[in-house]
Amino acid sequence: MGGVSFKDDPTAKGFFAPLRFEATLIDCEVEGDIPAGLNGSFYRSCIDRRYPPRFPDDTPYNSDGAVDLFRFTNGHVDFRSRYIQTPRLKAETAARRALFGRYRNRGTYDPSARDISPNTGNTTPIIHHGRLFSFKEDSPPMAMDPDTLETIGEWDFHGQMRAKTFTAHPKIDPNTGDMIAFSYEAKGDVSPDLAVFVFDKHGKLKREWWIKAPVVSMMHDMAITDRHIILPTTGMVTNQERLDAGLIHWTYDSSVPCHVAIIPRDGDDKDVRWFHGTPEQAMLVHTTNARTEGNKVILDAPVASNNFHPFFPNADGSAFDVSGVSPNIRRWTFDLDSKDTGWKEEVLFGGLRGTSMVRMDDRYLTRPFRWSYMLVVDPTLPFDRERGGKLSVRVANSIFRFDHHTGAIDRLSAGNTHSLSEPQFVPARPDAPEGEGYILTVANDYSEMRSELVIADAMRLGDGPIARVKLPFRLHTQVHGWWEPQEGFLTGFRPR
Ligand code: V55
Ligand code: FE
Repeated sequence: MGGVSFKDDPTAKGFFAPLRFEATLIDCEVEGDIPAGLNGSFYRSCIDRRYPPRFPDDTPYNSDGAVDLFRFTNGHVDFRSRYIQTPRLKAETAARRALFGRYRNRGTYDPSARDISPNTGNTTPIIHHGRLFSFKEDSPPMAMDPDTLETIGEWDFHGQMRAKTFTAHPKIDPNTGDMIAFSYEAKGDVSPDLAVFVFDKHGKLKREWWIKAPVVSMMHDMAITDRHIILPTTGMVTNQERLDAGLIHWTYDSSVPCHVAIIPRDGDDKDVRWFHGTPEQAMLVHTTNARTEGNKVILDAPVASNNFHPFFPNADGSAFDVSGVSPNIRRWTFDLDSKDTGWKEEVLFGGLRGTSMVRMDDRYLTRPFRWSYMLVVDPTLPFDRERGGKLSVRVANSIFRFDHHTGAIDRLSAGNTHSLSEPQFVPARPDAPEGEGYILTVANDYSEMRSELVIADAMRLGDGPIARVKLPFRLHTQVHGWWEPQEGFLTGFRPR
C-alpha cells in the first residue's frame, strides 16, 4: 500500500503529466500590450487525471476534466483553474484511487462504479443560458458557474433532455442564440439511436428528432446552416462483442464508409436524408463551417483518410500509422435536388499534419465565411532541441489561418521551443467585420516548462504574438476553448 504514483502511466511525462492542483492567480504577468477592448473570458476544457489510470494503455480522453479561465479586464488578466466535480471524480476521490476502467466500457469498471456516470466533462466549454457547460460526448453536459467555476452538476435541461449522451460540439446559431446539439448511442452503449435537439437561448427545448444511424460510430462533431443540420458518421466503430471482451470502446475499421445525415431544421424525422460516401471520407473529427445555398448544402471541414486516434486500435490489426494524422480541408457539396445519394468533394487545403483542431469566427457560423484557423504541425519551423529537449514527436507548433476565398495561408508561431493549443478567435469589437480581431492560444514553452497565453492580431499572424500572459507553472493539455465577451456572445453583433 502506498500513495499515488504515476510511474506506471507512460503518458504522464513533461507537459502531459497531470497538474493535480487547482489555481487562482490574480493579475498574471503580462509581456507586451493587451489590446484595448479585449474584455471577456477565455475558457479551456482540459484533461488532468487525479488518479493514475487502472490500465496503463488508457486513452487521455478518459482523463478527469478541468476548466481554466483567463478573465480579461482592461488589460489585466486573472487566471483560475478548477476540476469539474463530476460524480466520477467524487467517487474516485472518496476511494482515493481510480475506479473507472477502459474508455466507455462499463464492464471494466470497479464494481462499485458501474452505476456511476462516467462523465468527465473534459472536451468543450460553452456558455449558454447563463451557465458554463463542459461537454463529454458519452454523457450529459456538466454545468458550472461561469465566474467561480464551481460545479453545479450534470445537466438535463430541467428534464427536457432524455438522451443518455450529448455531443461535445453543440453549435450556437448566431442568428437566434439557439443551441443545436445531438446525441449518438443516445439510448445507451452501442444503440444506433441519434437524437437531435434545438434549445432556445433560455434553454427551452424547441425541437427534437429521433433517428437511426446506419452504423454505430464515433460522431464527434456536427455542422449547422440557417436551414440544415449536418451529422457525419466515421469509421471509428463499436459493437457489443468488443465491450463484452473488455476492450476499449472504439476500433477503426477502414472498410466502413462515411454516411452523412442532412436534417431540414423545419422538418421532422421523415425529412432526414442520408448521403453515402467512401471509407476515405470516414475520418471527419471536427467541422469548420457550413451553409445552405439554394438547394445545396456546403460543408468545409478537415477530413483524414485513416485512423486519427493512436489509442483506438485498427480493426484489421495493423499498427497505428502516424502519417494518417494528416487531414486536408475538404469542401463537401450535397445537392438536395438530386436523387444521387453521394456528394461532390473538393480539396481546399492539402498536406496538413498533426491535428484537426480548427475554429473560425463563431459569429459567422451558418453563413458564408472567409477565414478559419487551425492548430497544425509545421515541419518547416525548426524546434530547438538543445533548449527544448529531445522530443521524439513533432509538436503542434503553428496556427494556420486559411483564406477560403483565395487559398492563401498565414502562420503564427510563438517560438522554436513552443507548442500551441487550439486557436480561439476573438472579434476586435462586437460589430467588427469577420476576421478582424485576435487569436488566443496557450503556448507551452519546453525550454522553461512553463505555459503562457499568447495573443496575436488575427489579420497579421505572421508578425507573431503582440502580448503574452505568463504563468509561473505549466498548464495541462487543453482540448477545446470558448470566448465569452464581457457584453455576452452576439450582443451588438450585426451580421453583414
Ligand atoms: C474526441 C475527444 C474526446 C473524446 C472523444 O477528438 C473524441 C475527439 C477529449 O475526449 O472522448
Ligand atoms: Fe472535439
